Amino acid sequence: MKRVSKLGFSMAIAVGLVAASSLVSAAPAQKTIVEDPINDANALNDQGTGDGSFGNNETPADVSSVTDITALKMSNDAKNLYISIETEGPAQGTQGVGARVRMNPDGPGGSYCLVFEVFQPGAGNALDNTEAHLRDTCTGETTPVEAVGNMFTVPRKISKALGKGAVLKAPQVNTFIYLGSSFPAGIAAPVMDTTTVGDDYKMVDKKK
Ligand SMILES: [Ca+2]
Ligand SMILES: [Ca+2]
Ligand SMILES: [Ca+2]
Repeated sequence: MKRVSKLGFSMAIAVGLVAASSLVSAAPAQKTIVEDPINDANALNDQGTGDGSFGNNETPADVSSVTDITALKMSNDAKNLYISIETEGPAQGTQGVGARVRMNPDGPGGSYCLVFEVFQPGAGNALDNTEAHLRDTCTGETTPVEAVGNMFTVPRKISKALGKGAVLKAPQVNTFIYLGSSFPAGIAAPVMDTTTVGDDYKMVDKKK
């Protein structure tokens, strides 16, 4: 019996890997939206409540790689929006962590309509797998989406804000420690690294 379950487990991993590589290869070449220095994942920031103007604080140097943001990259095709949050180390380390991209500011003090969040399993939380969603704070809807590591594949049909010719305004990235169980029960704090606000991203759509 043990053997069978072991085989089942490794087959699940193999299928997962194939799914991951096909997702990544399906994405069009990505545009760099924000760059961020390394060695500033030290939680010396606005704790995610602001607009990124707190800046990058590289002293004291951090000990984190999985939460140390280096870049935000995006691309899209007719079907999906692809968002990659790149970090110094792989998204899934030993510590339970997460990352979010916020877009379309809706007011002062870090209020954004579109919040893409990904949560990685690890020490301090009870997740079995990577979990991700789009939380639309303006409509109040939260929709699960696929993520492999910190790369989201977001079906554009889930939100009007991702429609044809849409402009995604003022994207900004945070990373955080993620404790507890699945959203919204878990605790996303402290915020380890933040970025400045990036350029607007205009969806690439063919004209009729
Ligand atoms: Ca680092
Ligand atoms: Ca930073
Ligand atoms: Ca960084």
